Amino acid sequence: MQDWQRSVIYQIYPKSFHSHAGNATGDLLGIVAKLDYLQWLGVDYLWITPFLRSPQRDNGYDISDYYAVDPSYGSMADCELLIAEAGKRGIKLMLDIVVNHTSIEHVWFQQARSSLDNPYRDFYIWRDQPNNWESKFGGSAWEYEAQTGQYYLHLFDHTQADLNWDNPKVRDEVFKMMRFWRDKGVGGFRLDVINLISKPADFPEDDSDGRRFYTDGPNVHEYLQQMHREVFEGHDLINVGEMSSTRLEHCIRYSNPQSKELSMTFNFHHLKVDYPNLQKWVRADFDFLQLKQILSDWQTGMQAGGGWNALFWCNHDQPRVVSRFGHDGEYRELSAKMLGTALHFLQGTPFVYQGEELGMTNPGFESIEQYRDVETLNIFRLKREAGVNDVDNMAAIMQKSRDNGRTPMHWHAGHNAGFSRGEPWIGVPANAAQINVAHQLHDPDSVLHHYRRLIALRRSEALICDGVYRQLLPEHPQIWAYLREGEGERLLVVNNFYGGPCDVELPPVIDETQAQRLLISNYPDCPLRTRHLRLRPYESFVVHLTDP
Ligand code: TEU
Repeated sequence: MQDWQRSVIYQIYPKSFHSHAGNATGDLLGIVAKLDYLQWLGVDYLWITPFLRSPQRDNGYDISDYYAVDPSYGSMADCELLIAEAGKRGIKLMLDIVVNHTSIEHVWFQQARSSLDNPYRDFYIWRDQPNNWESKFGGSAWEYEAQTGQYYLHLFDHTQADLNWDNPKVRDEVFKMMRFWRDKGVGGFRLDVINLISKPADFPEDDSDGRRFYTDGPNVHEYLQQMHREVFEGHDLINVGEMSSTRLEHCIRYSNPQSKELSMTFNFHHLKVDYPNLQKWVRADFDFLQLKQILSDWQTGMQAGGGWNALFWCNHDQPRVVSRFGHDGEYRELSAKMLGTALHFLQGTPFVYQGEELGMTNPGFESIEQYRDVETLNIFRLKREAGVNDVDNMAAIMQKSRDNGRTPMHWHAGHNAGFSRGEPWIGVPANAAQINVAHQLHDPDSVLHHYRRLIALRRSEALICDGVYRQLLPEHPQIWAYLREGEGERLLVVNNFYGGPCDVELPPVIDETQAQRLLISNYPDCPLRTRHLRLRPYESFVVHLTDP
């Protein structure tokens, strides 16, 4: 184990975290103002989603200048102050690097589109005719560019043109830019959809949306090994690859230290268990048995292959987990704590998304006018054009929109939840007065204090990092139980994912001869555990067992 593998990473969506300037959007000085809170919480790294210069079509994932801080977030001096002030508190920055594509306002694209023989033409991917690949934001993945009469590839919005990673000049420019930020003192990188950077040379037609051809593409491992050599090697840096639609064997290869590619990987298979037939934009309940099986398979698979999971429920693209897999009504706090425990005792590096530590919920925006996300607005339009009625259209959007996780952070019960003095760019949820930092800081039984205990346990309990994972009761319809086993000791982790009480008999992994030490529970009283458990709604506990 390396020390960073005992870390916990906090994800900040700066647009919605805190505005020092009192604007509609958050800023870097707003993060500086909250560093003491983050230090108190106990996190080790801050993954901050992109704050570099951008037209903000995709909230910063459309970068127009990799060497400049977007003025809406502040200045380079503010960024340097943030790095320094975080460092004084033992916290490092993880910069979000978006290099599968740039904004079409980037100078490289402006040059490339100007003529067929411009030196930057081959920085992007051009074809005389499009194939039938689809954008992940709906519609064709190709946009016609009239000036030179060709189509360019965009796997996301048409304003986000895919870079041609087969061009060594593109790789050189990307690695140079990463060294610039490394030398500024960042402690790591989050690599946006990095497993999409290598496309097949012939761009074949597909009987689906094309992702099987460009996902984990032909040269991706070679390019990541080059990135490792040219940016990471010899430096105290960690990195995480966001792997869209990937496979286990690739993530083992991406994150096994012997590959010399990445530190760890995000995958999203566990966040598609409420996608009927893999269709995201349908309102649907989640499949619990599938959820725990996928998470278990990735635990045992990555452990066997020497890979390392990035563990998460929430991020800026996902709905709030307590609304999705928990209960955002009377059992909100119990289920939020249960979900935190269920994730934080897995092997890997946990990511806490801003507001997750409070048990923040989806906002329940009922009108399309309340939404800002380009993907959501594209889908609403395309579904309406396809004849889907607004009731079904909005039901799916209310459940699945990325805006569910992008509402302002709740700092206190006052104006705009303490996010900004100005009118926020997106609505503040109605329950901010009940769910906020100020309220929970002084409540030792709050979700916030539960997360703080989880974060501290990762450093104090070795088995959380290196215990062998073993699922228990795989077929149980409401309990996710697992072990993390060591020599003569083990952690027993039990989570009731539903509001019904439940009597359950554990396999003989616990008996009265073992010494028990309760590590955490979401109920105040936690009886001595036997094989026969009577679990209360959303009850969750972890007990350390030592053999006689
Ligand atoms: O996300 C890529 C990604 O896989 C999700 O956006 C998903 O494809 C999308 O929600 C459709 O279901 C990364 C960033 O996290 C996201 O915010 C960006 O919009 C996207 O890449 C493009 O840069």
